[in-house]
Amino acid sequence: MEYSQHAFLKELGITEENSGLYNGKWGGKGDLIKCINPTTGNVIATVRGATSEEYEETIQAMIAAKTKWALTPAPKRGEIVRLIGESLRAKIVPLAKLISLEMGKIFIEAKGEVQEFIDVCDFATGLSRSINGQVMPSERPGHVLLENWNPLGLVGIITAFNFPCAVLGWNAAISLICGNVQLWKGASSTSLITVAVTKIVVEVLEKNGFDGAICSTIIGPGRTVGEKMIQDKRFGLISFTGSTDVGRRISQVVHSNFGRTILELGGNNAIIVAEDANVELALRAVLFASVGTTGQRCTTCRRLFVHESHYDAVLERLKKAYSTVKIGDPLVEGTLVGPLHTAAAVKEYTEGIEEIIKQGGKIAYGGKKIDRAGGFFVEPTLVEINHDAPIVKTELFVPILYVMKFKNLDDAFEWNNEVPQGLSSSLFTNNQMNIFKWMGPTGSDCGIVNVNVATNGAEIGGGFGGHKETGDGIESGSDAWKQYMRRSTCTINYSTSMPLSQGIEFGN
Ligand code: UN1
Repeated sequence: MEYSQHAFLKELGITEENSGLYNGKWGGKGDLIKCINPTTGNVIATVRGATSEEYEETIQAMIAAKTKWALTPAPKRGEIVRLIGESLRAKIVPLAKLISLEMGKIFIEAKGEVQEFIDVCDFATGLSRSINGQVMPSERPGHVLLENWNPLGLVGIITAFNFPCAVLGWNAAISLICGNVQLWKGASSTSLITVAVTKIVVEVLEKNGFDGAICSTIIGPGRTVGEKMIQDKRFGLISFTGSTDVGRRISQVVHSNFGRTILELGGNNAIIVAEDANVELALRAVLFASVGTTGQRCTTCRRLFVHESHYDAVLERLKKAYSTVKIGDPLVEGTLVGPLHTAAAVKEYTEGIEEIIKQGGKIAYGGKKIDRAGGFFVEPTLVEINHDAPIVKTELFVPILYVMKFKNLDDAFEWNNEVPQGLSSSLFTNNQMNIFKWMGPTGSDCGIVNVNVATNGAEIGGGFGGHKETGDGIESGSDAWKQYMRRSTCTINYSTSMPLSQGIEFGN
């Protein structure tokens, strides 16, 4: 085990053997999970997952904690969330190091991920004093229509390996100020991060006299724990980030019970470089968007449409940029591309390359697995291919960028929209007519529609989410909080008569 080589793990309360269940107390009597370092392929430490009995105990602990939290004034809940943000600030360096170690993203990006959690804590703290309903005029004298928002109760948060900290933050910070208790199931392959973040969060709750079960955590295989969560009608909301296939299953199960979901599924995000674009800006954005996080963001740019007048130059410049990108240990300064997260991702990459070639794709740069001391390394890859090759319409969660040429901007808009996914998109242009068309009804059909900015790296203040096979619902900013609450419309009569709406005279 690598445990003793990484001193920062102790600062986070991680030991060689960790408990993978928290519901007011630590538990975990289930299977042993070996936590792998994708840079070396070695085991870092272990986590003991939960059993079915412990799942039920956890739900009971959450139900027991629910009322006190729901009745705590929202600004007081906001204060707890602010303190969670403070604790994260204090632990940002060791936590980011753990994210690099276990997930594989470079330290700077890992730090950015913790920062996202901190930012959303600040945002949620503010919201805790401003979430509000509308007051509407009534058609009846002496009446008023009010909207009132109450907590949902239990919220299930299922997150993916690629943002093992921030995506919990987007959901948890907002859900907490809304007055919910929550169960977090992080990806099994990032269990140490789940344990470390849980420790930070529950310490704040408990120090301030609240039940730690408000933020319960369960680690276990998705097939068992995740399935239990989605079948469990006691959850008012299941927020899931992950693959489209799993999301489809969750949608079918939860919606058949009339439950509520937030689904943040696959992306197939395009950048369009128009004839009038600032190409220098575009190149910088494309590099970060395509090789950042080793191509494992749901917002990663996977398709690049370049106007024919810039095509050759852009491809050449990208090849050059790709060749200078430093690949290696994500904890070493200067590294820009870390390993893929798992051996299975390397297989997805190599099989993807084979399929690309079968479908007429030409490898312009990269295309090979890198043999490097047991780690899961691949070359970031540039491919020239037709926009309508079937593989271009699927999401390979690896650093492969398809580069395609266009003549008419309208075609590029159409190609942007021709895939089943609809998360993020970006147009590089200096023409205001293009910008407004891109944002309008015949423009991009994605949930994120950017201009002169990469497809990835969204700020927390906006709503984050997509359309079509990317799923439904938004996380993080804007009015995402509404999804974590139930709305009631209250008609209040403060008069001494009983007029009916629509002018109905009933009985008298
Ligand atoms: C994800 O990949 O699941 O916009 C989330 C971004 C980040 C979040 C990505 N702020 O790239």
